[in-house]
Amino acid sequence: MKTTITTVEALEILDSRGNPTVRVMMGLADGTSVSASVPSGASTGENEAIELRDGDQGRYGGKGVFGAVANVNEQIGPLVVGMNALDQSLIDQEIIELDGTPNKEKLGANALLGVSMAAAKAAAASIGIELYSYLGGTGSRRLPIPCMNILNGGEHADNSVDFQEFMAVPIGAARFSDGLRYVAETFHMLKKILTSRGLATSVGDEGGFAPDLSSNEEAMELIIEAIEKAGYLPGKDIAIGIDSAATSFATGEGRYDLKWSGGGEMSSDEMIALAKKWVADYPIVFWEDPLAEEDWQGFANFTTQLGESIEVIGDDIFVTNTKFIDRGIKEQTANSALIKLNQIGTVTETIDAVRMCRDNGWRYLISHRSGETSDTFLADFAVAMDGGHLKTGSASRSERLAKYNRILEIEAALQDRSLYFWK
Ligand code: 2PG
Ligand code: MG
Repeated sequence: MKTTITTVEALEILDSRGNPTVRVMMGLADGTSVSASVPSGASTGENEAIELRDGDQGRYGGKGVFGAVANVNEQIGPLVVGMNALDQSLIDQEIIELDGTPNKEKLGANALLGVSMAAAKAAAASIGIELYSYLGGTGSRRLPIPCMNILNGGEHADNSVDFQEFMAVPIGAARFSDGLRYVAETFHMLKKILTSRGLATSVGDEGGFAPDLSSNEEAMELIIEAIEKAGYLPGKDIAIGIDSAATSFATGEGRYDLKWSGGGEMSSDEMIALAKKWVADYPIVFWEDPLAEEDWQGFANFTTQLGESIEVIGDDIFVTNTKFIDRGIKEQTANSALIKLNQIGTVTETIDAVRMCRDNGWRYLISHRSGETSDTFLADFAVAMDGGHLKTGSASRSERLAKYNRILEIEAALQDRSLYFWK
């Protein structure tokens, strides 16, 4: 059969932070040859699938992935060679069973995901259809709103901003390419404003600026100024999305310390009060991880108070795992989940998480990791999943632009058939 997997080989490569990650090359009987590279997070959730690292302090400070590479070459590869690349769910089921642990700690989610993504790419390439059509079907034509992370803080930068990501969300554009332009122009305007105030224009891990600011509010004010000076209407053309990544400044259950900005200690209720004020004052459309991953009650209270006005997204708390998303749906913890392939470790399980959101009236935001590669799988995946929004960093750093540029290609291929809308 043309789509029979004939070769699987893994290689240790470096991600956008210069840390090792896994690349998997896969060949099929018809000569198709593809590669897939696995991303890596910094502000990771406690319950994420395990990214296997060697721990050998003599190499990359223990971050080498020779073990995961060997697991692909010696165990996962030999299992999938001979299988049909079109059997994605069967391949994923078999490799999950081969690992046999609940969190993929034996073979490593980085090893499993590389093979899983490579199989999908190989299948699509072999039958000659675009990856987004292969994964999402012929109806895949809704392009995601690019939620561009133009100002970085938290664990993604060395500045004084507590919240990790401030995203410009071009809700009012007519098409993807216009939306991308709106927020890229805003990014450029933000640079001018920062320069004029003597603030740093160096960038964080996801390509957004990372200046030292006196408060988190100053970040919001700067972004709004940049939107306006770029010629757009805040809240109409461009809204704002936030990822607090609150686990990174939690000090105990329901306790937070806005330490980098000097904002001080706060309870969950005080964080919610702050968010309510922000949502009233600023054009915010979504808020990811406003509270920490163990603060399920605080999260639910946040959603009770703000879920009607904005999209409340769980990242570290749900880790793209249907077990936690299911609990979140039952307890009304949020109304949306962040979706990251490597948090769960296979393409099929990621699609399961998306399906659960969709079936329960939740939204889902497809996401990159802070450590990325030039692989553009994510862009096709976002189009295929039809969720209408994607976060994949700023208008700087090629590993971020690679995804946005891939969606520009998809838009060009779809011509006037592409769809673009917020809700
Ligand atoms: C997040 C992500 C991606 P990381 O918290 O949403 O922006 O960061 O990959 O470091 O977990
Ligand atoms: Mg997050």
